[in-house]
Amino acid sequence: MVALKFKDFKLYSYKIPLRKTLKLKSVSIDSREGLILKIFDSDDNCGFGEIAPLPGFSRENLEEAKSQTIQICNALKKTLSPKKPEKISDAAIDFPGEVYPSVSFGVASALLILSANSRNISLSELFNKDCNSSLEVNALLSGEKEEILASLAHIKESNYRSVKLKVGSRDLSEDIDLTQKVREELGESINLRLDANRSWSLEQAAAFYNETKDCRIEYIEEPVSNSSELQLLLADSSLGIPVALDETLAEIEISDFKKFSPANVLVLKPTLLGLEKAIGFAELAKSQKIACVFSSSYESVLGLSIIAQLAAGNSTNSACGLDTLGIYADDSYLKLFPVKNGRIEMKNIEIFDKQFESLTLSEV
Ligand code: OSB
Ligand code: MG
Repeated sequence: MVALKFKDFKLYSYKIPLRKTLKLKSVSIDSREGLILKIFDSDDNCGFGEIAPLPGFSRENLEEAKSQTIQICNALKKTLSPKKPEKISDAAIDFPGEVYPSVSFGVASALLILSANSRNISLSELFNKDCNSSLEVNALLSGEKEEILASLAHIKESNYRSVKLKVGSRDLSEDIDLTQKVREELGESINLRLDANRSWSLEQAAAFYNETKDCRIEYIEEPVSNSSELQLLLADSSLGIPVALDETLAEIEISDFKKFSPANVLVLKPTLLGLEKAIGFAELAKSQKIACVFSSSYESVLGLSIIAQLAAGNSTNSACGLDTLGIYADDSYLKLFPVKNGRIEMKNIEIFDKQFESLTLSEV
């Protein structure tokens, strides 16, 4: 294995204003904050990473993630020639104690991108020579009922093939009504998936599914309030609810997955899981023929592009949850991560340098 000459790093912070307040579990945010890591080798190749714990979802906060990132990068510099990562397990970070998921994602992706750049290949190609050249994404429907219904025409015109509807924050009967209306408006050919973010009891989940059986729901992410209720729901085959795991994956070990084995889909968020665990689940899913939905935790355009390349490198064939740049007030980011006909062309987004330059950053 070739040595990686980790020469230096720079860490920057960003704070990007949102178009409107975003509700995340118990908190609301008006801007998204995070860190961008840039690392260099002695041949002037560079690698990028993004460390952006998500309030309401991540256990670590930005301060904690920042000091751990600095500690790990200083340690990597001292090692002088850590092995040059060729695959994900080579980029695993050796650090005393627990590495926060957002830091694992940021530092490991910077190491892998540096390695890819020094070989003149993309991050996706580093994972897999036969990576996807494009990816499907789902349009995201959230907010007030009227707002959602009003946005459907645009989604249809834009030729999205998959749509994700957020449920769980209204009365159950309102959610049932909205789901039926959305299906009706979308027609039969568009794929409809839902996310309840752990809002329902077992009874509510069963009642919801019963009333929306005609809506051809691909799956419901996290219908019930915790992972033990989710196990009960999955164990009851009479319910037949197609379930995707999202929040649960951050709470369990990969080896615990068998307890949730009838689950149909895994939602993989590298910022919330860490890179190793996200890829570990992706490999497990592949071996069990379960679909993976690589998804954003509202990163900047740079972090999104990294996740998209991970998804392409894992040859994912389910629509990704990466159409999230609409949360930002500045719509110029959309040009650096263009979605056309519900798809991303990889060649259009393999532009880390430009995405980096588009961000307003302060060195920390
Ligand atoms: O609930 O799946 C979620 C983003 C950040 C935190 C939680 C979630 C999300 C998304 C990402 O919904 C967008 C998507 O999945 O399409
Ligand atoms: Mg979810």
